[in-house]
Order: sequence, then C-alpha cells, then structure tokens
Amino acid sequence: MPSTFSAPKVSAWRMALMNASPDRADELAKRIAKQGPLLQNRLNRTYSEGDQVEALTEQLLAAAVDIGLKRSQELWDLDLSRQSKPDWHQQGAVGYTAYVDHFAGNLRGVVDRIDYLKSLGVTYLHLLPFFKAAEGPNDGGFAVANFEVVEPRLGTQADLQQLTQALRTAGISLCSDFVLNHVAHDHEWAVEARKGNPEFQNFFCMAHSQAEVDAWEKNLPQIFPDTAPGNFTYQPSLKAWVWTTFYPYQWDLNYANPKVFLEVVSAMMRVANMGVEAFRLDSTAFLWKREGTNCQNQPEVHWLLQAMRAVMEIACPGVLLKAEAIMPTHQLPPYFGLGDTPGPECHLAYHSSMMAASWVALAEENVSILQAVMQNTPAVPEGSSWLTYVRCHDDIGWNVLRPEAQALGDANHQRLLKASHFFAGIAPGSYAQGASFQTTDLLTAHGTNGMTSALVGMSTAQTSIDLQLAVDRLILLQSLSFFTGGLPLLYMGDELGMGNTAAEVLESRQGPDGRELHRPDWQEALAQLRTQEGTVQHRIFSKLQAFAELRKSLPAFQGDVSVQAIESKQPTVLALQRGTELKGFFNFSRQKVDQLGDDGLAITLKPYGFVWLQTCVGTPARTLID
Ligand code: OTU
Repeated sequence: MPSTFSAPKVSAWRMALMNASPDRADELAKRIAKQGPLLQNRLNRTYSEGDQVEALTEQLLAAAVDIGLKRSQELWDLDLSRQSKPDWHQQGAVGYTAYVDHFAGNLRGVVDRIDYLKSLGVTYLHLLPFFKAAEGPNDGGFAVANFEVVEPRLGTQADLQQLTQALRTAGISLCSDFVLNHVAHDHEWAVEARKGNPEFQNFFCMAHSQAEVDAWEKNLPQIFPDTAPGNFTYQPSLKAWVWTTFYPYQWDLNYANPKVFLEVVSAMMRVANMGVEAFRLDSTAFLWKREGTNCQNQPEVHWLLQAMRAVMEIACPGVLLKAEAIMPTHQLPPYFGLGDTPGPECHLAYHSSMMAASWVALAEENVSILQAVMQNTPAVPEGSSWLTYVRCHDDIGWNVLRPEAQALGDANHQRLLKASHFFAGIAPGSYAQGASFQTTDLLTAHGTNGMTSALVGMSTAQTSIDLQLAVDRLILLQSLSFFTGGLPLLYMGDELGMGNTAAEVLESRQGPDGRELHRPDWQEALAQLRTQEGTVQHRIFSKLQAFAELRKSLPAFQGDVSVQAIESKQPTVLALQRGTELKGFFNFSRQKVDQLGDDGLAITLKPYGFVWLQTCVGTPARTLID
C-alpha cells in the first residue's frame, strides 16, 4: 500500500459541497446518503484493512462529487430525468456496434451516419475502443494506452464532444468501452512500473518465479491459446512475469490494490463527463485473482462492480453499465446483482450463451441446447436488460455452452465441436464459410470467426433458392435476438448481409488475429441497395426496421419483462413466452413444420420461419410479424 494513500484530515467532498451551488450540493448529498452505506459495505468486503477502506471511500466520494459538480448542465439535467425514470433505456431499445474506422473512417464520419442509424431504429451506439491505443498491435484498440485521450487516428476530444452531442439530439446513447482488466504495456502506469517505480509496480499482477507462474497456470484457462499462449509474460526489466490474460502487451491490473480501483473509476467518470452515456465493461470476469481458482467471476468482482455502480449513481446516475462477461449461462445473472451478495450492479449484460446456442441450433437443426440455455436464464431485475446479439466483433465462443451440452448427456462436448466444424465449413453438407479461432486442432472447439452472412450460407449460395434460405436463416437469428432481448445489438454490416473481410484487405491488417475475418470495411454500394425492393439488402434491412418498430410500440418489449421457454412440440422449434401476452416460435430446420402451439394454436412455420404472436385472453392470437 503506497504511503500517499491515506484519509485526508478534512473531508474533501464535504468541503466541496459547502462551496457548491445549493441545488447541486443538495442533490449530491442526497445521493451520497443513499449510496454511501452500500459503497462502504462492498469495499469493506473486498479490502480487509479498515483504514484503507476509509481512505478509499473518502477519495471515491471526493472524485464523484467533483464529477457531479463539473457535469454540464445538459448532462446534469439528463441525470435528473433518468433518475426519476430508471427504465428510460428499456422501451424499444435497439443497439448497433461498429469499429469507428471500418464504419465511418473517423469520429466525424460517424456523425454523418446518424441518419442511417436512426432509420434503423437505433437508440444505442457502441463504438469499439476509440481512446488512445498501444503503438503497434493493440487488439483492435483493447490495449488502451490512455483512458481519456481520443486515439489521434480517429479524431480529437472536440470531435468526440460533437459526436456525443449529435447522437444525444438524435436520441442515441453513445456507449464506450472501458477496459477494466488491463492496460497497454505503453500506458504510463506500465511505463512507470518498468522504470522501477514501486507505486506503479503495485498496479499490476506479477509472479516472481517460474514456480509461481506454474502454480497459477495449473488452474487458468487460455483465451488466445494459439496466438498468445499462457497467462504470463516475462519482463526482463522487472525480473518478473507480468500477468497477461490476453495478449502479452495487455497487462492485467491489480485490483487488490485499492488505488487501482480509485484510478479506474475516476477515469471512467471523467469520460462520462465527455458525454458518454454507457460503458461496456470489457473483460469484467477477470478482475480478481485467487489461488486455486480459475480467477474468473470471483465474489470480489461483483463487490467491486457494485461499488462502481454506487459511485456512478452519485456522480452520473444517467449512465449505464454493461457487463461483458463471456461466461456460461449460470455465471451471468450475478452481473445484474443477482448473485450471493445481491445489490444493483450492471444495467446490461451480454447473453453470450444464448448467442452461441442459436448458432448450434442452426447447425444441428435442433434446439435442445438453446432451449436449455433459455430455461437457465432468469428474469432480470427491474430496470435492467439482457443484451442479445447474433454476432459481434469477437469470435463465437463455444465453450460457454459446456454446462448445457453436458447436462444433455454430451459429456465430451462433441456437439460443440461439430458446430465449430460446421461453421468453419469443414463438415459435410455445410453451407458456412467461417474459420476456426485459436485452434488448429480438429479435436478442440474454441471459437468461430466470420460475418453472419458468410456463416448462414449467403456466400456459398448457388441458386436463388439457396440464397433465400440463407437470408431466412439470418433473419431467423435476428428475429430471436429482437424477440428475446431488452437490447438487441446489431453488428455493423449484418443489417446489409455484408460478407467477410476481403482477402486483400485482410493481408493489409496488422497482426495475425483471425477475428479480422469479420471486421470488414463499410460498403456503401451495399448500403444503397437497402432501399431497392427485391434486393437481399432491402429484405433484411426492412425486416429489422419492422422488428424495431414493433418493439417500440408494445410495453411487453420492455427489457425487464421475463422471457421463458415454453413447451415446443417439435425438436426443431424454439417456443418462447414474453410477459403474459407475447409468444414467439422459431423454426431452426430446413423443413416446414406444423407446430401445434399450446392453447390449441395451429401454427405452420416455413423452413427457418418464425412468428411473433400477441395472445390476449379472450381474443384470437394475432400475428405481429413472421
Ligand atoms: C474482450 O473479449 C473483447 O471483446 C476482445 O475484443 C478483446 O480481445 C478482449 O476482451 C481483451 O480486451 O473474454 O470478457 O474472442 O470473446 O477475449 C473478455 C475472445 C473476453 C473474446 C474474449 C473477450
């Protein structure tokens, strides 16, 4: 514990409130009264030494008050209105995610695409990391060299300010990544650590002998086993092994040092004051290391996230927190605060196992794993939402489905292995053109890369019937995501059936990361086709618009309305009930099925067909869309 970290003699935040305008001071004091006890409690659980917690709490409150007082009038007012309507983000939400450069060149270019996003019904835009990244390879920006300075390649601070402003006017919240687990090896904390500064050495997790490394590694899985094997990287200047869960140039932060938490949360709040309205908390699961465990989803992770939420509720309560924990289904609910220590945590969480399971269902033409995932998915707390998606900038990770596969009798996860072969296009009868990620071994399933359109068979279609079936598959997956989610998220290009990154472009990209396969540049020619009837682009785009419209119009699509798997009479059909009045049926087979719903509903689904029904008591079921 560095000596500089001790409680100040006079409470800085109390002083600041005394000197502030009365309306802000009153409001901030109220929020502190409400959040303070929980904040203190979670920090006490995390950090054993009492005086450290007192100092940390003081400094977090001082930072929160400072941010609250500096918040622009517009953001301050937004906070107040959102506080009185905590479900502000729940009705008719549609998300879109893109790399700034691939989507629009730079931040200014994104401003020019706002009308396009609006026409798609988008209310939430997640731009992949746009703060200063490491020189050289940087994991698509996830090796962050500075949390607060915009990456010069993408724009300036002023550009960011203008973009958040323009998005807000259009009713779109900007979501920024906030990489919690690590910083780039050229972040100033890492630079200081390498120079020998002990205060900053204590910002990182390190092992001091090969034996120590081996002891940890025994229990640790590998995220990039092929291109970045192991979880530690030897640093000659430190004579130590730095913990690097992901790439060697991404140094894991040491949250056992309370100063790290203080610095990270303070930086996040400063970014909130730039107008960012949501944070995607990258790699949340990995923050706490405990011997003898796989160092994922530890209780401290949830205590720290709840403490973070409490601080944000004081400084900027209109800002959303989104957990990126790519974990098995049963590990996800705790990120909403539904774990062993209940309490408000994240507003949003990726439903990664539902995403992966929907692809397995497509490959197998059988919904059993998907159905099991839905059965294991609890309702989320009021004011929160599942983020559902078909694809994103990462691979489809298969191993999150191991528990469901195993419970269904597939002890060795052969079904997951087969799905991965199917989408890599190496299984007989496969229509997919993806590629396996982080494994060259035909006996191991890890992940699969590829754009949706390539995975559903659009690029291999020989006939117009093939193409139609492929498009039907794409729409089926999106219809499930839009029916089930509180925040369905579209990945740039999927709304146009955009294909994999072109081979010559792939060659020009830095580094050997297989995920570049699904990181194509924007194709304006495809976008133009979306308004021409009869084109594939028009079909997909207009269907997504229709989903978005429906979600806006019906309260049953609020994010916190429960979604449950209901009995399906066919192994190829997933049947869902949303709230009391909506039902959805999704046929994952290339055969037409006559699915007899419960209540005597006679439903016929075409190959890869679906239907959303409104079933009010006493009136015949009404088809909303199919
Ligand atoms: C996240 O990924 C990001 O989405 C990736 O793009 C980054 O490479 C990574 O963090 C490091 O910052 O497990 O919860 O393809 O699904 O690495 C963190 C594998 C993660 C990703 C996985 C994921």
